[in-house]
Amino acid sequence: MKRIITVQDISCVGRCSLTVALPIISAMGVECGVIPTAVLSTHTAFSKFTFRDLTEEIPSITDAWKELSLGFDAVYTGYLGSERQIALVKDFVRDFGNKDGFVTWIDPVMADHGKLYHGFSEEFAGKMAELCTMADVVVPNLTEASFMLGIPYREHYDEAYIRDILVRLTEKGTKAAALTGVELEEGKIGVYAYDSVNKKFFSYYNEKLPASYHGTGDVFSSCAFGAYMRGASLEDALSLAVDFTLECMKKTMADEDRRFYGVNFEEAFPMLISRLKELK
Ligand code: PXL
Repeated sequence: MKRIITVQDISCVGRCSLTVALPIISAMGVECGVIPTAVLSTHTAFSKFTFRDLTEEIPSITDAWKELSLGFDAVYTGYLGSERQIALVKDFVRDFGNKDGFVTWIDPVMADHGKLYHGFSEEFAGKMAELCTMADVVVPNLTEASFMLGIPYREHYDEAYIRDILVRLTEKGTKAAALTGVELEEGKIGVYAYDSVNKKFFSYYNEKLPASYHGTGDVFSSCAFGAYMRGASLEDALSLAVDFTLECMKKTMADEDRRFYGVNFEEAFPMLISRLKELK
């Protein structure tokens, strides 16, 4: 069984980051270790939340692992709270990333719908872009990609624009980039990806629902990463993640005021497990 480490915060309530990544990755048959970057009472879209930074605990944790000679097959980062945490992830990749086939998967969580989340800055986006150069796979949405490239966010675009962004995202070493939430056709939403090693583009879409929920990016990334670690091709992993995210949203739609509580992935697990069996 593959053993991975995911680096993200614990938002105690609200179904995002670790409370999404841990159950999804575990259910997919991948051992999921964690580095919690911070503890929040809820994610930051709630009107009140507490925040306890855990940055100083990170080097102690990784030093103890080094003393034990622990090894991992991948690192998957989500919401990181500071530039110092980005630097610590770089150290992690340098210290633990020399195992054959090691995967560095980065979801540069920091923005959506044209805006940075509470507490993030353009400088942070620049540092995140540097971290992404070390990655095998990055999965930004269009807002995050725009901030990392230092270009204005565009709501309207065509396929050539998406391809150009993907090539630019991989110009400094990132092996593959997948843009999430891409809409090129009425009523459809999905992922557009570029594998810069084989110079191949790929896209996959499914139905666009008339709803938007918090935490869908974390569900998408965790699912795609889990499938990839189970040996699926990047194309299959990303397609499964599009379908699973849609299934989670359908389960959530029944209860409109649960919006800030993330998506109902729990009831979508049967679909995920049966699709995982079909993958190989
Ligand atoms: O879902 C991304 C995410 C993760 N962690 C925290 C957040 C958010 C998005 O707002 O606030 C703390």
